[in-house]
Amino acid sequence: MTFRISDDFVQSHNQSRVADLQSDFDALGSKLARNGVDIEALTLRAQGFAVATPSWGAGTGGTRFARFPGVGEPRNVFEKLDDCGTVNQLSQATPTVSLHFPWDKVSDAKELKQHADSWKLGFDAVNSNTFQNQPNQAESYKFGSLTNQSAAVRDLAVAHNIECIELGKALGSKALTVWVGDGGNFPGQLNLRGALERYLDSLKQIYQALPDDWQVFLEHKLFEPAFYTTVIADWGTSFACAQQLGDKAKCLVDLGHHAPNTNIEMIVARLVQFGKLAGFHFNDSKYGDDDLDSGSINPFQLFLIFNELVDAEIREGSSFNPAYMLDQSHNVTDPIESLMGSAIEVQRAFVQASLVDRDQLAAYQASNDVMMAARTLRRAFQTDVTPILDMARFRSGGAIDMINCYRESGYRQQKAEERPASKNASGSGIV
Ligand code: PSV
Ligand code: MN
Ligand code: MN
Repeated sequence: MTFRISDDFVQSHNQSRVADLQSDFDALGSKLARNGVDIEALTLRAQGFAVATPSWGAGTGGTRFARFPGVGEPRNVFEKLDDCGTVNQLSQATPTVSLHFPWDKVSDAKELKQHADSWKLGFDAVNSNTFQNQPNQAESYKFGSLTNQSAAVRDLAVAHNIECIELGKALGSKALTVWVGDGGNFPGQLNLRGALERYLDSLKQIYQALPDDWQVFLEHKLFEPAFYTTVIADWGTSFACAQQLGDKAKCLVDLGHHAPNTNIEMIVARLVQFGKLAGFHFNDSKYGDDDLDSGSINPFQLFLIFNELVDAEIREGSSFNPAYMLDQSHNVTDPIESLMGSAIEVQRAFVQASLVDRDQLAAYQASNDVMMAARTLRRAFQTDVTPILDMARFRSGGAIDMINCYRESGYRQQKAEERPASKNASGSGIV
């Protein structure tokens, strides 16, 4: 049996913090009550919030220049689940894991599922990978995968996606996320329309293989690795393809996959309006697909996105259930700390957006009172909801002070001993 942080340790760590938390919680509770907000209801809502962790996020990431592995990195999918399980144990906000094939080598799905069960973890969407060749692969993805000029390459990429669905079925996943790096580096390299026609042709075959209760998430990205034109570069292309494919196809929004200054919350509103929002890959960025920790650069944008999501929840009711996942690359931090912290920042945006006084906002909008409408949003954003997040975690059995609890548990040092460094550590090296 490998080392796990005991629940007793977490609770004893909480003991010295609970009195302070209770008084901060009470103070915030009275403040919110003056505006007719019930802190208990909000705390319950926070407890119900969940965002999936990416298996690849458990290893140290890297850039095209270098990767600086940390100690005790997970060496296989079982160890990645251990780390994701620890993130959920302390944060109580990440009950599912998203796998990426074939980075995650699964030879026995039943055994892996049992391991996940031992952590009370489920599986979120599975991700396919046709953006790099695998050892001994018969055909090359150098000039694209699902859109390649060669039918043999396209067939290989389609077959891989169908294998991902099969594996996901065995694990209890309900969606396949498809991101392809296909595109061109030079004008003239590709017939722009032809490439998209081939994409749709390939995707139709994958769509056919989806079980009735599955969905396929189309993930767009502006550029990289293709630097002149990318086949699925934007939400418009993604939306058109999802429309062509059918009800089970939806558009996935990775926050880092847009041009700087793009109004992502508006994209979210559009996709919701037309029933095509699949969900998110949360991360933050300054320049491109930086894959930095969620909420670390632009928390207001994250809040505004959740403002649209809460509005959607009210309009659409319980059928509105987008998939939330972190997709980050941790190059200079301990991945477990980054994943825990990011999950809570996404949860923070969710709770802050839940605080918006929607009747008041609608009234200010109707009377064109721009100043007061903007202030209504800002008031919610500027409310420090930390006591609600901490209390939600505490009541669910997590750690009030996650990062210090994790550090004091000695988890990473234990893993350094259990998992001696191997040349082939689990970080994808992909950014
Ligand atoms: C591509 O940049 C991406 O966001 C896709 O989701 C990939 O599957 C993932 O990153 C891999 O790190
Ligand atoms: Mn992504
Ligand atoms: Mn990305």
